[in-house]
Amino acid sequence: MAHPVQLGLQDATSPIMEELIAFHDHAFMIVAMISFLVLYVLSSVLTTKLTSINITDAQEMETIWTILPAIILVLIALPSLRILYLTDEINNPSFTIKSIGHQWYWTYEYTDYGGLIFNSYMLPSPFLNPGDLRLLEVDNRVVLPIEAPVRMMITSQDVLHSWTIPTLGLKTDAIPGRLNQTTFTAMRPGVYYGQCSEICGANHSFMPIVAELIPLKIFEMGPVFTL
Ligand SMILES: [Cu+2]
Repeated sequence: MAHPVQLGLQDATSPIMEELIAFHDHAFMIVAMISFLVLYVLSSVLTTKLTSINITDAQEMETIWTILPAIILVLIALPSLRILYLTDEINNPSFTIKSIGHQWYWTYEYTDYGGLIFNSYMLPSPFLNPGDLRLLEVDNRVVLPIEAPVRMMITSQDVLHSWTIPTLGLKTDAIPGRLNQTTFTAMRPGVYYGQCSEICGANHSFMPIVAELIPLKIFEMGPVFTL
C-alpha cells in the first residue's frame, strides 16, 4: 500500500505494473527535459534584449521546432499503446473470479469453487484490530493465488464503480449490465489494498478492496483454508 509522503507509485507486484512504472519514468524524463528547456528559454528571454538586427526569420529552426514535438509525442504514444494492449491480453487464465460492485461494498464470486459467494464490507473504526488500516480494512478479503494467471470479471449491480488495486496495475470499471474482464499474474504474496475508483455515491470512499495473495498450493486447498 501507499505510505505517508510517498513520492511515485507503489512497488509492482505484477509484470504489467512493472511495465507501467517503467513507462511512467520514461514519460517523466521527457516532461522533465521539456520543462528544463522551457525554463532555460524563458530565463534567456527575460535576461536578454528581445530584438535582433541580424535574425529576421529562421525557417530551418521553425521546421525543427514544429516536427520535434510530433516525434516526442510518437515516442510517448508507442510504448503507451503497447502496454494498453498488453493489459487487454487474456492468456488462458487458470482461475476466474467475479467481482460485483454495490453501493457500497463488493461481492466476490468464486465460479471455480461451486459458486462460493461472499460480501466484502469495510470494517468500521470501532471494529478495527491493532495494526489494521482505518478505512482500508474489510471484513472478508478476496483471496487470490500468486504465480498463476487470474481473470477478474468485474460488473456492478447499481451504479458505476471501479475495481482497483494499484500494486497489481489493475483498474477496471464495474458497469451495470456489462461484464468487464481483466487479468493479472501476481508475483509475490501479501495483502494489497485498493479502493473504488469511480465516484459512486455517498459512501464511495468506504468500499475498499483488500486482496490477500497466497501461494498457489495453499490456494488450491480450497476456500475452507483460505477464508
Ligand atoms: Cu464504488
